[in-house]
Amino acid sequence: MSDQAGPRVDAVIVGAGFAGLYALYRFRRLGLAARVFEAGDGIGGVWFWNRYPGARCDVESMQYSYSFSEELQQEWDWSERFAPQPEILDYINHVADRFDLRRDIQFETRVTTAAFDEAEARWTVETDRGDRVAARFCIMATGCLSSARVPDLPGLADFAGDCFHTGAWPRTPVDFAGRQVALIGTGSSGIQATPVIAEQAAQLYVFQRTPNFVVPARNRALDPETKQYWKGDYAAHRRRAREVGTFYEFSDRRAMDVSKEERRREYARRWQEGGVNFVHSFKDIYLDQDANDTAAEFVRERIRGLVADPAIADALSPTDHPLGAKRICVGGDYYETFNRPSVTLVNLRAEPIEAVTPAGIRTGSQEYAVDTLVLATGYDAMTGALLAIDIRGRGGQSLRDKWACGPVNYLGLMTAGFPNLFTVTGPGSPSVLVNMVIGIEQHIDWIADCIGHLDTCGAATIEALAEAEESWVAHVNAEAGLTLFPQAASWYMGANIPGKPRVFMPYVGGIGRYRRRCDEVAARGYEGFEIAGKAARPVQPLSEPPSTT
Ligand code: N01
Repeated sequence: MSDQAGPRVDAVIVGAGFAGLYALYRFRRLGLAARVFEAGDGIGGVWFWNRYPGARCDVESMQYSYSFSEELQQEWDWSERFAPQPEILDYINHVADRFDLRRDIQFETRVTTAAFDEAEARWTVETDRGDRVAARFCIMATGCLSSARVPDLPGLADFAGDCFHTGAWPRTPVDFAGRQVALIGTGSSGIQATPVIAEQAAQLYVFQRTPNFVVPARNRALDPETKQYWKGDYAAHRRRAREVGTFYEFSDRRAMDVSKEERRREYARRWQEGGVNFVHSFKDIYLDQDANDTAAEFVRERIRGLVADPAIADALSPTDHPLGAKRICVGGDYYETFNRPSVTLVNLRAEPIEAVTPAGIRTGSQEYAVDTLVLATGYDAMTGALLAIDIRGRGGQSLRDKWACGPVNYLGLMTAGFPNLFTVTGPGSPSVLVNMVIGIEQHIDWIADCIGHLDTCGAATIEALAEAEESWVAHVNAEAGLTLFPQAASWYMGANIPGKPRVFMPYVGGIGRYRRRCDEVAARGYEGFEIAGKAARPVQPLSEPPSTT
């Protein structure tokens, strides 16, 4: 169908990562005509762009996958405990092919504007390739970590060598052999890339502004028993995952309730096993500063044991934020890498960067001559990709204006004044604090059920009420305030982007609690939302019930 506003579809989905693909799959099952716009020239979202050396997931691969199809989860074979980026990209491409999703995805197309037409109760979506599409629903599957941030360093544009951002890595692998490399940034991306680049480069300078806590991954090939454990009863494991997000060995003990020796034993055991499980050693690590200090000191001790030079160990030791309040990093031989003669830690607290020069980086102390620059400098997280689109709701109000003091929405799903526009795993939802795939499935299922409900009622629009939004935002803030998270200048807080409002964006209440709240809201007739109007074209339900695959 087509009119002045361009071709008409039921839903426009922005982004073809895990969220966009699953939305497309679910909407087809509802009989909706959906069009996906994707800026990249392939599927995968964050896993499409993050091809930097060493990129891998820090959620175990048997858990970091879709649960909607038993056949899919049985047939896919993960090779390692923590999947490397190429394997995750293969997986998501397999999903796209298996469910024939590509034919509704338009690649190399960036959505630039989305405007709500109140008279017609529909969105007009425009792209940088001149598309203009009318849609009843807009699903912003834009990703939380998809707007790469290039720091505002004087002289950067004049650098004469190669410059790469970890979040926009080229398709052709970069050969670091013989290169003089500067890597800026020591978050998850930087700490993963460092050991791998160090193996190849002639010289690697790691420019660190803030040291982070890095726990070892202890990655390994997946053994048949582990695979069988999961595949033997995936349905039950997934049911539990819907409550807890990622499976960790959650503790019911408080750190200070056990002896010093017992704490150390527990930390040492989890350190030895590897992964994020370390942060769950005691139930109050995210809540109590004293408890947190014990875990933080354990990591600092480990750093001193792993790094030969005490001054370098000291510079690598985080002291300015609670452990876990910035996303904990999971690495492989990160600290050990600084024992290599070809690797130099540049402590930017002692010698800040003054400028990038054509031949390298000049700090307050000296100039580092390099031919390759790796920016592991992160993202305008959670809101960056969304607000890069000029989104206009009722009365032409822009989302950027509405969120000028920080994101406000109801359940992290909808914002008042923007009917039929859904955000996926955005601010106000558990989002980046849980296994993203689980969070995505929960959101998309809720949205699909909501659209189904509108069609059953013959209604045109659903919109969050301002008072519901206000109380949800207050709840999100209150929950965050009970934890140590707001104490760190993290990207969770928007603190890495100059001028961005400092608000703790994800919902810390947990996916199980959040899911129950969303389900209750739906069960009470979408409490806190206004459902209105008469739908122009009711969706025809499928004649047979959707299969599970
Ligand atoms: O980005 P970050 P990231 N001069 O924002 C530094 C997920 N992820 O891409 O802290 C000098 O964490 C900045 O320094 P500071 C994961 O959720 C997951 O590494 O601002 N330095 C910091 O060290 C993660 O948390 C996986 O002082 C500058 C770094 O750049 C999220 O993505 C893998 C600077 C940015 O760290 C983001 O991680 C990778 C400047 N001007 C990513 N500007 C896994 O699953 C910034 N920095 C394992």
